[in-house]
Amino acid sequence: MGEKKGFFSRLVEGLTKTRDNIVSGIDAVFSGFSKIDEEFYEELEEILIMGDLGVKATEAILDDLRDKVKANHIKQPEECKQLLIDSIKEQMKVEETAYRFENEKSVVLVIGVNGVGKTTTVGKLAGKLKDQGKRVVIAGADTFRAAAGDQLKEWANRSGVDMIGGVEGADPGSVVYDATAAAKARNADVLLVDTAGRLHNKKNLMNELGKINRILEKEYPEAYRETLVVLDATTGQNALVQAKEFSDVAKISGIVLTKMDGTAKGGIAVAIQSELGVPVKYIGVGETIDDLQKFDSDEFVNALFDVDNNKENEEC
Ligand SMILES: Nc1nc2c(ncn2[C@@H]2O[C@H](COP(=O)(O)OP(=O)(O)OP(=O)(O)O)[C@@H](O)[C@H]2O)c(=O)[nH]1
Ligand SMILES: [Mg+2]
Repeated sequence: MGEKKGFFSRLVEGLTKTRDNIVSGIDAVFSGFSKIDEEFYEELEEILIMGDLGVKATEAILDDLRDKVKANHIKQPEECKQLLIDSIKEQMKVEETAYRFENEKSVVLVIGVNGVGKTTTVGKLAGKLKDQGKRVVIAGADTFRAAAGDQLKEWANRSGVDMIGGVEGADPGSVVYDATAAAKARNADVLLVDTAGRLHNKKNLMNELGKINRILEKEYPEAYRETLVVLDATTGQNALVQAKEFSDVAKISGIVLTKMDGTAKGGIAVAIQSELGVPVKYIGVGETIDDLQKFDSDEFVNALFDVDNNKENEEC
């Protein structure tokens, strides 16, 4: 409970810029309009789209809000703020946000373009899983960028887990091959694979990820597969394009959305869920290990609007 509360306030703080961007605009519409009319909805629509929620999610949210306003006979704009919050939450519900890989013998492949936070995410996940008593092996399959191996090694040392690979210039495919052998020999619970974000060109990168994927399928079929695409929230709508590109080479099972703390574009979390239909499983709101957390859409929207969970429960 204490930890959860700690993270909630971290989340509230991390989402400050996004809140300033979206929520203050929403509040201005609620206080600036004296009745609920077409113009009111249009203003709201503009704020949600400008806030990176995406056209699809925005339309669905507003349709839902209109229905709720009608059904509840709401006349005053101020009265429908909670309804809007509920509509956003509903839009973000995905069928199942599973963390099955935590409880099974599994391999987690972490992919994404350069600089989004892959290595940091692998490091943070390794630490968290180790703390849960899991046996973890990390594969450093980014052999392209010179300092990549050292950076990952630091995380591995910090959390006390084994690392394979990370040697500059080595073949990423053989690193993954060796890592699966090590994971089997050491009876690892989770094998985490960090990959390169940049090669000579994008086609090479995608080909290589395809190859890594095939090696994992062939060499470690008994492991439960999780493929996480890491996206940098500060890139806004571009993040959606990236995720779609990666879905061509691998079956994506989840998204990690990083750098939510440094951006006004946190609304992208809503767009990702509705446009891609892939759950956001983790979000990063800072650079320390505690800043990577499992994503909970209700908690996210509460933090965005700075609605206290307990207070809300009391009202119910
Ligand atoms: N503020 C903030 N910074 C983050 C977050 N996640 C990662 N970073 C920072 O982003 C920078 C890049 O992170 P990396 O983990 O090296 O990214 P990468 O995807 O592995 O990069 P390449 O290996 O070059 O492709 C580092 O300085 C991280 O500390 C986050 O949630 N918030
Ligand atoms: Mg990296």
